[in-house]
Amino acid sequence: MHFDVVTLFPEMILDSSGYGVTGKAIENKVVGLSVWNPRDYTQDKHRSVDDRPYGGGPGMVMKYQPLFDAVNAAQSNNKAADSKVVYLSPQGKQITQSLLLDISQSSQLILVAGRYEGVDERFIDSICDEEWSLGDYVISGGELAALVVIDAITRLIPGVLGDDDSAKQDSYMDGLLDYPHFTRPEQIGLSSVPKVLMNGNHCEIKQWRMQQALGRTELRRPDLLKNKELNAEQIALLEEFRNIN
Ligand code: 9D3
Repeated sequence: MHFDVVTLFPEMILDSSGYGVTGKAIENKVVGLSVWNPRDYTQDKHRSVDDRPYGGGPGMVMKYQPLFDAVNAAQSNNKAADSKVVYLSPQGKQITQSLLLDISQSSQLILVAGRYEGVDERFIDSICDEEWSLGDYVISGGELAALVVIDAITRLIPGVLGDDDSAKQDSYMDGLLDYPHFTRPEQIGLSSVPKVLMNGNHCEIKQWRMQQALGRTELRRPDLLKNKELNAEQIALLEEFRNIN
């Protein structure tokens, strides 16, 4: 996967992507990352990337031409067969794990980070394939969203996470919240580690963790359970959780 980020703040992307899983993946050349600054594609002497909105109102709008030429440069640089252009904005479709898993099969993802009030609508119409949002809250620009997308997709690329990585859990946990975790010391004030985790019975531990995952998902995110098919054992574990708690 090659990521291209079109942004007025390229350092924000480059400075943040060097850490952890994404940093390692870039180092190992499992993913590529390039940044493209619309300001470098301006043609006027003031290098203007924004202008006042037609119709009036507050704020500024990013101009069509510098954005379009920056995306074109990213496309020409790569010539990948399956390349997608995604504009990150509050008007977009909310990002989900399955959306990201889908797009992680592509060979090039061009992420456009907006600033100010957003971009000229004709830029979206002419060259963007999709419009994505992080969710229903306001942030100041698309760069943090681009970093979220890069991180989440990089983790999905085969070979990026080690086999023993905690993020690579059994698929039967998919779509559920995580079970609670404990490490030393065994006692903190009046609070002890659940006895079942101390007895070395791995079958019992596995069952308890599944039960906790199911119960917590029902309590905190019942919407997630509605889209999940539970097997007979899971239904029994959840029923027992309801009775205990
Ligand atoms: C306060 C300004 N808003 C007036 C209704 C519009 C607005 C414009 C630009 C709100 C946010 C932004 C900048 N946001 C993003 O670029 C963005 C974003 C977000 O704000 N929330 C969730 N996902 C995303 S992805 C990109």
